[in-house]
Amino acid sequence: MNHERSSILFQQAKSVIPGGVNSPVRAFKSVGADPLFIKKASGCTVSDEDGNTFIDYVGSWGPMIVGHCHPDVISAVQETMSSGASFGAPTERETVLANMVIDAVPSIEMVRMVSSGTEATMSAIRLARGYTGRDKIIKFSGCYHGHADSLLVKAGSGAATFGVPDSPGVPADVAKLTLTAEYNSLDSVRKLVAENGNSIACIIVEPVAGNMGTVPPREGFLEGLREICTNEGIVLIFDEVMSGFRVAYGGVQELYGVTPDMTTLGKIIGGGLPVGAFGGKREIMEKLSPSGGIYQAGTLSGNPLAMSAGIATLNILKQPGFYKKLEEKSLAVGEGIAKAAKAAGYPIYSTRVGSMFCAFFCNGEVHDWPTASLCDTKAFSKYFLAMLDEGIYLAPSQFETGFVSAAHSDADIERTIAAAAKCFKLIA
Ligand code: HOZ
Repeated sequence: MNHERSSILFQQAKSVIPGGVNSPVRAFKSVGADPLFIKKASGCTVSDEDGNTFIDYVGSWGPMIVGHCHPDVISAVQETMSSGASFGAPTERETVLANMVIDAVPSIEMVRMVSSGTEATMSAIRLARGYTGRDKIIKFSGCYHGHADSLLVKAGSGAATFGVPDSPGVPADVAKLTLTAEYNSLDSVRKLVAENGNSIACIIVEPVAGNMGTVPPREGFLEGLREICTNEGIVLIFDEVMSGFRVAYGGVQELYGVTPDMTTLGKIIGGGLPVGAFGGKREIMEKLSPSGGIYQAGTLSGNPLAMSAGIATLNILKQPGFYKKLEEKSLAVGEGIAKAAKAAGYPIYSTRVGSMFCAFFCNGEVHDWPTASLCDTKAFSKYFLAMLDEGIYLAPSQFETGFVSAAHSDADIERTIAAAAKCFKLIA
């Protein structure tokens, strides 16, 4: 497959953009190749600058649950654009989307829109600190909550991919306020809580982890976090930037029946445009400026284009049977890839929650960062490149999640599984 033009564009980008990309994991560095420069997308496919078309399981890292260029989303954005792109003043659409989010997500009584998932998590943490009057936070190693200083501690996603889970530039005085527990280990949380008395403001967790590959919560883990937080006066934050409106309309909290105090959102609620949101109990949210004293602001917050794309996307998700069909497709993808690996005699550990899926290149079970980090990333790279050659576009890192969209047809899924069967044989 020819990638000449992508490679030329990458060289040009590298001279003006650090590493040639505006977000590290896109650079394909860990899989030893140049990134594809994407020209256009449609439904479940992306096409690159060399004219190659791929079945896409990246979906812009999660937002494109209804597929690329859905006509309802396009017309909503076009209509809004013709009335003005941004005003820096309130619009009715913000209240419409806020109500849709509140109706959908069990924990959210009030919500504030921002422009990215990183903004959502850093603002949620400030609010939790201001509300409790405490400074320390607990996160889980391998979980990624964006690139704010206090959250780049033992982080997943690109930070894990490039082996810099603790980034230079994060002051030690800031990092020391972030305590890290192991995902799926309530004992590790209890220990930190016992050692730190009444100084923990919040526990932030990806309730289904998606940034160390896809790692589901073990039975009782989320319930246990809920209990600890309730008993200790700690704010429980579910980071559902990836899982919100993805694993179910109401996110992980609907699927598993555990309600946090606050939730962060992004990706899907912007329908592919830059958006984030954080929300939760009214009592906490009202502490936010201007109703309260905890400050947070943004010129493009609640941007009309992003609100329109989000409303149009959520309207599609609300259609009867949407998640049932998506579940069937996702089951077929997850099981198909796992069976293909088994038939080729290749050991993988396959995980899936709804339309989030992952093939871990390891023998044993993956349930936290120490077990995820045992994966054979070299073998993953070979598989990734072989799949790319077969026209299948996966995330270029072992420590990311695959996303199925409503636009993937049975034929696309069959082609994917056939490609996987060929690629596992190739690398076995
Ligand atoms: N951290 C994002 C995935 N978990 C990557 C975002 C991007 O490169 O677009």
